[in-house]
Amino acid sequence: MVVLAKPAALEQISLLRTPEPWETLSGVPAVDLSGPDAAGHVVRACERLGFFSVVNHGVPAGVVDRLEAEAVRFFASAQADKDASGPADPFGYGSKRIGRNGDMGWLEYLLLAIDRDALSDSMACPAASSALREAINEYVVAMRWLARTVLEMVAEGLGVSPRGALADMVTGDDAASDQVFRLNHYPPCPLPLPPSCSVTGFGEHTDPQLVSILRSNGAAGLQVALHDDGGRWVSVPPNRDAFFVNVGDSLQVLTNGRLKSVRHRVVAGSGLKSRVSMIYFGGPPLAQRIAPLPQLLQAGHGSLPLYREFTWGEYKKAAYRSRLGDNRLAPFEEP
Ligand code: GA4
Repeated sequence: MVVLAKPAALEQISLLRTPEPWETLSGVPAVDLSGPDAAGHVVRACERLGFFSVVNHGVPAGVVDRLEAEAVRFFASAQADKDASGPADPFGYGSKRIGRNGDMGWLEYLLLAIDRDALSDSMACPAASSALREAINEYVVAMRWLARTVLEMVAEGLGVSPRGALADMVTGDDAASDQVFRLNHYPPCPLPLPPSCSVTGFGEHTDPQLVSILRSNGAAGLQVALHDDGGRWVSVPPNRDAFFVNVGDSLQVLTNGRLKSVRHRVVAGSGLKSRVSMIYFGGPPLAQRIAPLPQLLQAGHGSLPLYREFTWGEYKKAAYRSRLGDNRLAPFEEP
């Protein structure tokens, strides 16, 4: 973080020193879902980075394009209309404020609860047109399927049985899973920034859930921290055709730390094009117990559990009391 005088609208948003240009992550692991040994590739990417892209995913381009167009339309609507669906607590329309504990970013967003395979009825959201709601519902069905496929591959690649052991926590038939959907809009920062500085769009954090699936309009800004290189930040080259998958904290715990949740953030700059992203967060039911899977402890991936058991509800509650950048797993680590 840089301590320099900032224009008033940026006052509470941290600035990042920009090593020009940000180093780009060469070789984001790209998993071809229809290719041989996809499960092995998924597991290796989750172990190394906690992050990978998915190609040949079979999600129709129209489903993504429709949602992107509706999201752009929503964010372009009058501020007073958007504000009528806010402030986000945690759901609804939010601008600059993230969570409840003072985190700020240069973005606006819509955060929504998903019931099974559609927007929750509890999401009043007057500013969301019926076209936007329909586009979200159609998109979420595709994301549930993709999350299921990825989690089945994780189980297969790790030798966990049944194959649906992890997937059922998020997409099982009876599971009242805790799915969240987020549309983010990062406008270019129009204010003068100090030299070599970018503004924080969404501050660094890990996602608390099992998996998150991210898609963007192809604008730059996403960065990930490399586990195997002291947490060095690298930019992720945008790819309009791929989905990006993040390992979340809960999957790290279930796999006893073998798969790593990835720290990531979004930076915004004055020159960057406006970024729109759509993110599906796959969480389990609130009562779901999260603890290292016995099968993995027995399989010699470290015989001692690194984390104590908690329920997703407990973890979520703790997450909402934390700051974005906190290490939320630390209090659950076994001594
Ligand atoms: C990070 C992942 C998801 O975007 C999110 C975020 C949530 C929010 O924006 O309300 C949190 C953040 C996220 C983790 C810590 C708490 C809660 C903001 C925040 C400071 C929707 C989620 O589930 O956790």
